Amino acid sequence: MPIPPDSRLRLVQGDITSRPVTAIVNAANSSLLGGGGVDGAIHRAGGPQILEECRHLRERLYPLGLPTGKAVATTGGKLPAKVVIHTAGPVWHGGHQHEAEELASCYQSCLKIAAGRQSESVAFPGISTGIYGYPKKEAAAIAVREVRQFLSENEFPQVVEFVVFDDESRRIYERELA
Ligand code: AR6
Repeated sequence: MPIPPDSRLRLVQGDITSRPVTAIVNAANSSLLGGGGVDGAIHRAGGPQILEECRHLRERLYPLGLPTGKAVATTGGKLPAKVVIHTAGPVWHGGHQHEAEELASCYQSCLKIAAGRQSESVAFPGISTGIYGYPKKEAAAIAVREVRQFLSENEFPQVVEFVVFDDESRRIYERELA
């Protein structure tokens, strides 16, 4: 009997860079060259090897930048996670510029990469919910919906963690997962 997908979901409060999972997701940007927020934290903690691989991927595959909603994987460098999956989330413009579809696409792209590598566990931050201004409740609903859907159809990743930084985000995810 397949394991029900929600037994494969975890909610964790804290810093995603310290998660002992197979892969962590980076809320990056199209340049793939780093930034603030969780992106800055991942590059600081993981060291220069991550940026080096990002530069190569950008030159080889995305000279015009990683399209919004797509994802690419690099080493985890010095992180506990072996892999970082970088995705470019949508900037919130009020909700009528395909933000919801693009955010859903971020989750799908990351999960496909993780499944393709038979990754045991993946940790997601709240993509787009910081500097990019996506409303946290709407973003969490999309995150949970997309992950549940994917897990119901795929064996890998076996476990998905939602990693939240602040109490408000934790409460929002608790309600979504209830
Ligand atoms: N661990 C877990 N969650 C975190 C951490 C952390 N260490 N740091 C922040 N968050 P953001 P975005 C949460 O702004 O909105 C960058 O400059 C944070 O509370 O990192 O997708 C990129 O280069 C929020 O809920 O990403 C892009 O240019 C969530 O992570 C741009 O920001 C995402 O916040 C992307 O903006």
